[in-house]
Amino acid sequence: HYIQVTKPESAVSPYACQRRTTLDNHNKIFTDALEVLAENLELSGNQGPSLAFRKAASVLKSLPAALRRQEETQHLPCLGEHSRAIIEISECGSSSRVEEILNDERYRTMKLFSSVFGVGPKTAENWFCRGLRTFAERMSEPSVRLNRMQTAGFLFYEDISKPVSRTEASALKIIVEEAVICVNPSATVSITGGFRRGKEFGHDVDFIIKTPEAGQEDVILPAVIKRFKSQNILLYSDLQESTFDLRKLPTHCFDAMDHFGKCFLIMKLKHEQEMDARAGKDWKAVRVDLVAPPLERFTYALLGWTGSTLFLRDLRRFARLERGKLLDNHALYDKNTFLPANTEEDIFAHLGLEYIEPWQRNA
Ligand code: 8DG
Ligand code: MN
Ligand code: MN
Repeated sequence: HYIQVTKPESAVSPYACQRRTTLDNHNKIFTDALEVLAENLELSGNQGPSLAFRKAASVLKSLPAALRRQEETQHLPCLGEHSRAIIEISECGSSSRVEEILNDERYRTMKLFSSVFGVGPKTAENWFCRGLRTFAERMSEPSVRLNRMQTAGFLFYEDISKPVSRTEASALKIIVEEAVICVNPSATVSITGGFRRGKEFGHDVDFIIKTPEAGQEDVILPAVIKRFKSQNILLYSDLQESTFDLRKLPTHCFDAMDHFGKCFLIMKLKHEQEMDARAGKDWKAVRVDLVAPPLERFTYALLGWTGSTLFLRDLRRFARLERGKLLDNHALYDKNTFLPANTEEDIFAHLGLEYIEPWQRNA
């Protein structure tokens, strides 16, 4: 008898929001290689072309097993000729293109500079073009001005460049919760971002605040920041007040930024153990993001801030192209009608999609 070994094309959707992507990646060798290529393009301002590699990596992350033969990629969506070539080469050791990038001076320098909080690809490129290659060289170049964010980025670089653990995230949740409840006893705090997707480590900790009455969301962040300051646990804060307009229709653009009130913080997290003798301090600086949407948009904000970026990008694309609806971090619209949602399940149902759990959104 003839046994069909390859899956039919319909098995893997080209939309990340129709795939279940856990953190159990069976194709890490390939996805790491593809992500180096993507990152290299992003660092040189080529977001468009990088997306193809990001999408290819995302498809591979959703597979239930490791790819065995290159021809298995024939039936997978989003895998273009360039991605296939990388997979083929990575199969027998490492790709020379990936090695070349990893050893490239420009890539290495841009990656180093953009690892600083507040330094984006443009600033990193500017410094690289001035001939700077290391932090020490940047420090000894007086003509290079730093903004407030970058100054904090360098000041706390050692701590905030280290991954934040789930244990540290839980400790921060208690601190944030305490401050939020003190300011508004009826408000609640939930962890979002990568930790909600089940990650063990993150580059920051993302929290979303739920307030039960209209208007409360606008006063809570300034009050929480004030409290953190009085507790002497705030090292940096950038409060972005809400520019959200309830009547505005969702935007077509795919970027993750939204108009809710939010703040980007660096907080002091006290160590459980003894003093860090070398550093002479008993705390670690940790990046924390807080967002406070109005109640009727809470579920959309939660979905948006849970990510992953690629999952949300495809969810918006799916809504628009397959359902003719408009989705962004604030709302889902069918024609000009806002579709309310009490739970994330409601949003998936509005879109006629099977529900995907947060831990399956690691696209
Ligand atoms: P990591 O921190 O573990 O590295 O990963 P992450 O938690 O997935 O990434 P993140 O950079 O902390 O972002 C979490 C989600 O928040 C991501 O899907 C993008 C989303 N996000 C919004 N709006 C905004 C915004 O205005 N600014 C930022 N920085 N992120 C936003 O939905
Ligand atoms: Mn995060
Ligand atoms: Mn964040």
